[in-house]
Amino acid sequence: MRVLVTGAAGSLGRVITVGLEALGHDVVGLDLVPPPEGTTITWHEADCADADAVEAVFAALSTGGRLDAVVHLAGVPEELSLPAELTSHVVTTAALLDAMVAHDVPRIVYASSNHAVGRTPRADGELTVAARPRPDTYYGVAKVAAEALLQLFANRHGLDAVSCRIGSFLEEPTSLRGLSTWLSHGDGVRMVEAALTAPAPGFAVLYGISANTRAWWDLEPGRLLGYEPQDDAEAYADRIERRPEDEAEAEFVGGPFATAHFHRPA
Ligand code: 15L
Repeated sequence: MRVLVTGAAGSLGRVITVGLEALGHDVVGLDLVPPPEGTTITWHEADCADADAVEAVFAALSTGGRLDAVVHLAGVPEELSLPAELTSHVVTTAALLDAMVAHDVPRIVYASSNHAVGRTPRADGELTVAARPRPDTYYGVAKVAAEALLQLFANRHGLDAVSCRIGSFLEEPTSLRGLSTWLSHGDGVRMVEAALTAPAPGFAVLYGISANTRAWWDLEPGRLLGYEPQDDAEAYADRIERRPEDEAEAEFVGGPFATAHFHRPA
């Protein structure tokens, strides 16, 4: 497949672009910044929040053949003001979706987040994709709104849109919470590959975590799309040091984002 990956220079993007290339995809990178050293894929520098700039990238790409999908990983991965969050996650998604419709690109895989439902109490038990939106931050609010946009475009234009509510994408888990929320690099690639290739998913949501023994989130929706995680954070359990904040982080699925430390004016 020919795939445009946004946020290609970011922590997710660096891993996913290399992984998709290794699986034989023709990967094009898009980011605000130049490619990391050693990058060999085609690269475009543009701000995904700038609809004209996004359209120009799609127009340039259309001369090189059909684009099969967008993997939208761009976005600030932390809590900012509400307007900044909406720009980073919602405005960018809208610009990409408009360009996809204009250029007949049929599928988007979106890096959503567990923080879209992060204010759900852990005591509620395993979280399914039927859980109602319950953001823990403005970051989470923006992820919920971006998911709503995907749903709208799937319904209105028949796009396939897979929203991956990612847990903690790290080389290895670093906290007690991470033993539940970890998404390994290898499983991250497997997740995106499944979301890219699942036959006719329409609008779908999955939880992006590894096959963690202590998982709080339902892996079944991902499995239905062909995502079979191979790693388990439990292998690192002995190395995780207990911290005083573990208790507060265990109250809601969003962990630290759901604590008062993240409260700020919109
Ligand atoms: C996310 O969505 C954030 O981008 C990342 O910074 C972490 O907070 C991660 O979730 C997590 O919940 O561990």
